[in-house]
Amino acid sequence: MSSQHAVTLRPGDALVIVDVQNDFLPGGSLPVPEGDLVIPALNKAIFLFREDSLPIVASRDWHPENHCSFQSQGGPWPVHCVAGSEGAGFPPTLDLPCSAVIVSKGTEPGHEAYSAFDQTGLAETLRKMGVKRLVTGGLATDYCVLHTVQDALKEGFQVVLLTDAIRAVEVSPGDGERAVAEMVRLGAQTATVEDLKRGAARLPRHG
Ligand code: VGL
Ligand code: ZN
Repeated sequence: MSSQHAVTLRPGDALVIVDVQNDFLPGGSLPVPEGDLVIPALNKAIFLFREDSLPIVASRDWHPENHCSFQSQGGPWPVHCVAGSEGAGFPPTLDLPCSAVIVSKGTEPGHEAYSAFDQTGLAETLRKMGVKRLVTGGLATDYCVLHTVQDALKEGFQVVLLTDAIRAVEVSPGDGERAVAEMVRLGAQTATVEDLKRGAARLPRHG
């Protein structure tokens, strides 16, 4: 939007892409409405972070076949994101670089993990990389994005939520909006991908 919302990328920033996986896209087993629309937005963010040599993290739901969140086990969700399956894969249209740090979560049969910080060591990983601020988007706003942002703020990271790079499941209408309001209440800043500006910190290209 307008330049007063500009977010200038700087050392200490990391892009954290939450659960953009085939099963959460249209045609998948747990499709998030318009989930595919986060991809072009996130690709723009990926481009900017790569230009500034800033780290990119991608979380993925990575469940065993008997995960407790599956309806077959008495959980709320259809089978989704079974580790190693096509549905658990990242869509080929998402421009994830080879250097992206991949974080797998929900890998224990008896433990649900909506947050990318849940039993993954992500907080420690980010601190070791010198990360102070997460710029984040992905799926789904009202589950894994919400829980990941809550934990990020609890862990002392600043958070910029990319509102055009998230979509909600909306089991109940309004869940997405309520989730965004909650993240803002907890201290997250909102911005759009268009608000992201490359910083001056980038090393000049040689030549
Ligand atoms: C998610 C439901 C179940 C998510 C993961 O990534 O938001 N939602 N598992
Ligand atoms: Zn899941």
